[in-house]
Amino acid sequence: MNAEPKPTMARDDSSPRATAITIPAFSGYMPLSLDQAAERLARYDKVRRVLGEDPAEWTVREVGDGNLNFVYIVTGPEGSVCAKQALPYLRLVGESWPLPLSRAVFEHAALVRQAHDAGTVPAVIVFDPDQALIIMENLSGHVIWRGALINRERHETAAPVLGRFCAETLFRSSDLALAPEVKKREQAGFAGNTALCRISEDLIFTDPYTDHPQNAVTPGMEGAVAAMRADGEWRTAIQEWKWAFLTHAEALLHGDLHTGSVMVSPPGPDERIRVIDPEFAFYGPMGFDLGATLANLWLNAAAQPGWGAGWEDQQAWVLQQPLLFMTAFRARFTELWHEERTGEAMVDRVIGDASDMALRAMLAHIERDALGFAGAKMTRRIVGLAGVADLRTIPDHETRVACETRALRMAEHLIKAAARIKTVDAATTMAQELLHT
Ligand code: SR1
Ligand code: MG
Repeated sequence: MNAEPKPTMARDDSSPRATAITIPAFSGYMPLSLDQAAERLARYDKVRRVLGEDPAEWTVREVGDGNLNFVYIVTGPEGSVCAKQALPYLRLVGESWPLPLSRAVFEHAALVRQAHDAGTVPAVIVFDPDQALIIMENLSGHVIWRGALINRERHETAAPVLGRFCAETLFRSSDLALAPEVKKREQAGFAGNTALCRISEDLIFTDPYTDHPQNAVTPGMEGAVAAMRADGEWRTAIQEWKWAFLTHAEALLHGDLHTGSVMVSPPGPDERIRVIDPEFAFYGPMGFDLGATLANLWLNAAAQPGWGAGWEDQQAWVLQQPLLFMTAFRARFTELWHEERTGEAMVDRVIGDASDMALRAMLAHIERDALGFAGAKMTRRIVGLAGVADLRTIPDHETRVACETRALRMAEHLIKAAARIKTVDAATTMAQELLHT
């Protein structure tokens, strides 16, 4: 009888992927607060080195605008840091919605992997696992991209940089690049992020399609939402996307890559883009991260008529961004396909001279998924808990309903017909028709 083949050596043991993801006991965990944050953070040598030695000279601000955590900016005479600590519950709802501190471990694990990959995430200064605390460089001068888009600022490099970021983080964490033993170890490590995955499973793929008390349907949208819930084709399609989300462990995802997870410095030749907040990281379908970005750009485009004069010009600009994003993704993914395909998927000894055909098929699969997940993501932000400011800040109620109705129609097409639409280019043509008044 043949001996079992020996597992090959992991090829990247010098990389952050070699570090096992372990969940600590969180012994001595204490939430930070404004009044003791300086004294607590002064216990870390590396923080004092950045800020200056005397915590009495530091100032602390709470700046978290996300749904889950508190985030503090601490400034001293010599510099500043950003301290993000997980709470044992969901900030948006409160203590009635418990949430494990382990999300900080997954966020840190994703940050160090993605920094290695693409260099466009904040640098970690200190990680204290027992305190579920990540102390990072403060991205001073940066703002959240969603807010910039709402202010109609134009960051010309954000979409293409993000497209390249997705290509690198997704490709390099997948079976295209990693030895199977490494990829499976990684997948197993991130598989513990079940609570955050469950939030996505419920909020994106389930609750909007049921009469769940946490949904937030805008008055005036009840008819459109009832029609959605009565539509068997729609319900079947969304469950198929949920199936893909649950079962297709293709790559390490950011997991929540909306425009609120991207920070941008002032627009212009020196603008910089950083991706933050990967606490939803897990192994899932590549198209999910792409779909999140596409969805939030299309929601912003849908909201433009709600903000008055100049909307047509700005909407036209916003609608170009998904194309730039996807073009950059395809181009970088193609380079990596030729330069870094060292995994066991799509091996040259089999695909050989059909490599370009295999690449086209894979890109088509990812893009189709991206469209379907974009539809799912748009719908959850219109119908479910945690809507987006882009739509919420439309001052006139009737206009908001009209914008949401148009966006929901686009989402319906994406969810039901991603396989027919096929490309972001075709979806852009559809958006130009559907999101215009
Ligand atoms: C219940 S938490 C709501 C949402 O906030 C995060 O940004 C994720 O998108 C999550 O679904
Ligand atoms: Mg977030």
